[in-house]
Amino acid sequence: MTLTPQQCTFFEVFGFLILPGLMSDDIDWIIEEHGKVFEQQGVVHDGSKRSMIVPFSDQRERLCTLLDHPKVLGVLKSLLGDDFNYVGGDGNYYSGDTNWHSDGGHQVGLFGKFHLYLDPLTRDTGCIRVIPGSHLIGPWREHLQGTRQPTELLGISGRDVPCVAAETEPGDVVVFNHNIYHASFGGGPARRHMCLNVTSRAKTEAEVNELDRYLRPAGRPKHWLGKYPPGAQDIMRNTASPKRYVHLEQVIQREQYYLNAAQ
Ligand SMILES: O=C(O)CCC(=O)C(=O)O
Repeated sequence: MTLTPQQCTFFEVFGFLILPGLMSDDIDWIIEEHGKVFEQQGVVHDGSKRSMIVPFSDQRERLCTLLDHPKVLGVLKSLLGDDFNYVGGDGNYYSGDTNWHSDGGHQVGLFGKFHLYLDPLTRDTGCIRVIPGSHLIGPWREHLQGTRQPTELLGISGRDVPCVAAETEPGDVVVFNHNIYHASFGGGPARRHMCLNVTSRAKTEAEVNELDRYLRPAGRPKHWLGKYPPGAQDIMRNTASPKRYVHLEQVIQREQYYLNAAQ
C-alpha cells in the first residue's frame, strides 16, 4: 500500500492528511491493547485531567507490530521515506479541550505524527483541528502564535480560529507534520488516543543535529525518551525483525553516540 502522489503533495502543502478507515480492520485489537497498557501501568483515568503514558506502543508486543503493519508502513514510507525513524509515542485519555499549539518548529528534516483516535469525534466533541499550511515556517506562521491567546490577541475564542476539523471514527487515521498548529475543543472526559512519532532519516549534518535536538533537547533526554524506565524500549527492539529494525536503528545509533560522548 502506498499513498498516491496527490496525497503526498497534499501532505506537503497542507501539513496533514486524513485517511478514513485505514485501520478499520485492526481497530478492535488496538482499542483492547490501549486499555491493557493503562491497566498494566496501573493508571486509572478519573477524567479530571489528561492521563498520558509514554512510551506507549513499546509496552505491548502486539502494539509494536504497528511498525510492521503494511498500511502503517505504506503511509509512513510514502510521506517520510523508506528508512523513516520511529521516535516513540504516547497513549492518552484526553479530558476536555487542547489549546492551539504546535509540536515543533523544525526547519530541517520532517517530523510527523500518526494519530489513532479511538472514539467517534466531531468538530464539537473533541476531534483534532488543524490550521492547514501552518507547518510551513515563515512570517505568516509567526502570526499564528496569536492562536495561543486567541481572545486577547485575535478577539475570538480558540474554537473560532479558522481551521480544518478532522472528524474521525475509530479506524480512521490522521497524520500531521509536527510543525502544524492543532487543537481540539468540546471533548469529553475520556477521549482515547495513541500516536506514533516518526521522522525522516537524518542524512545531512543539519538533519542529524535537528534529530539530536528532538531526542535530547538542551542536551538531555526528552521526557518521553528520558523517562523510559530501564528496558522500556526492549519489547519494541527485542521483537524487531530486520525490517522493523530499519526504523529503530538511527535512534539506537544516536543513543550509542550520546553514551560514548558522555564517557
Ligand atoms: O487531541 C488532542 O486534543 C491533542 C492532540 C495533540 O496535541 C497531539 O497529539 O500533539
